[in-house]
Amino acid sequence: MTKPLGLLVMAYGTPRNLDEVLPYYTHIRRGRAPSEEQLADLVGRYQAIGGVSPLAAITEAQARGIADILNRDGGRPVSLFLGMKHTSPFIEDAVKEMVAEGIEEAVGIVLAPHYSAMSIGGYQKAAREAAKELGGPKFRFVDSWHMEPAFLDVLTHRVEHALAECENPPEAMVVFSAHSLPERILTMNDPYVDQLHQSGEAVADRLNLQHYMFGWQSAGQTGEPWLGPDILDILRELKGDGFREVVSCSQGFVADHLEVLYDIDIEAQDLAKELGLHLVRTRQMNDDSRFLQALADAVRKCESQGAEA
Ligand code: FEC
Repeated sequence: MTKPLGLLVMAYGTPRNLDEVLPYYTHIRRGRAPSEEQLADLVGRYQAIGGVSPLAAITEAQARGIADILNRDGGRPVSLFLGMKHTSPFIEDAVKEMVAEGIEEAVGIVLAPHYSAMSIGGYQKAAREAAKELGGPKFRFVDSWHMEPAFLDVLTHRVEHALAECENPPEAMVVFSAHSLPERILTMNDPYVDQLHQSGEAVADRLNLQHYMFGWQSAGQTGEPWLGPDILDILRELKGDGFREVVSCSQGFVADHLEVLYDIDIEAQDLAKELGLHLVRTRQMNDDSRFLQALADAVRKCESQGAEA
């Protein structure tokens, strides 16, 4: 009987309670503890969205959903492992478990659509290094899945739905955003910026949007320049240009979490209100089965290319 294919679903991870914010933030900062002020600021943002982020539960539901689809589609059965970038179970823990369960071949996929060496590349590196150290499994990775047709279908519906909440949809500006990254990726031949544009353009084409643009959100405070324009600056500019309604599509994120529930729903909404703009956010993908089908499709395509040596 064919052995199951290991399915390593990787995601960002979130603190399970406010006490875990410090180790989490320290891990994100590659071992450098944040200042008291930085920590208080982050704790305050978690408190503002209710104390904890719903991300952990959504990630688990997404991972189970992808595995369920794959185990029903008639293809090779999969065995699911979940690995986080910044909280336990870490990617390394998941790979250890895979080895213990005798998984020989695996596909790794990250719950974020666009590839950057600084984001998806980091997840893959962690899995590759753990597999090398522990003696397997052989991995093949889905690099990006932003152009999966089923994903674009759901994203298109999300934008369409948000536009329907506008008073004058043809005159609303649709802003497609993703997590900002340090501007130095522009010198690294990194596909991140182009991929954000590709998926946004695909949606704009399908809806024949007259007004759409690209922007960035949630930039870090690291002292170096980050990709812009930031969504907050965009709102100010749109006001100046005479726009009255804006649809925010955080297409770089696939779940309700801090960067959406705080950065858009609180911070950007507050500014929009101050400016007198009507801001509507598209619903996140969460565990929508049509979206999970897109990820399952990406896994099967990757599997059919055979395992990496
Ligand atoms: O709901 C939650 O609890 C967690 C939400 C969360 C997601 C997320 C996704 C991405 N990040 C990306 C890049 C960076 C870079 C830095 C950085 C910092 C933070 C901090 C928090 C945080 N991120 Fe995150 N990110 C989430 C949360 N992120 C909290 C620390 C405080 C702050 O800056 O707000 C800067 C690191 C440094 O200081 O050196 C870079 C990227 C994504 C989207 C792809 C992915 O999901 O992996 C890229 C969700």
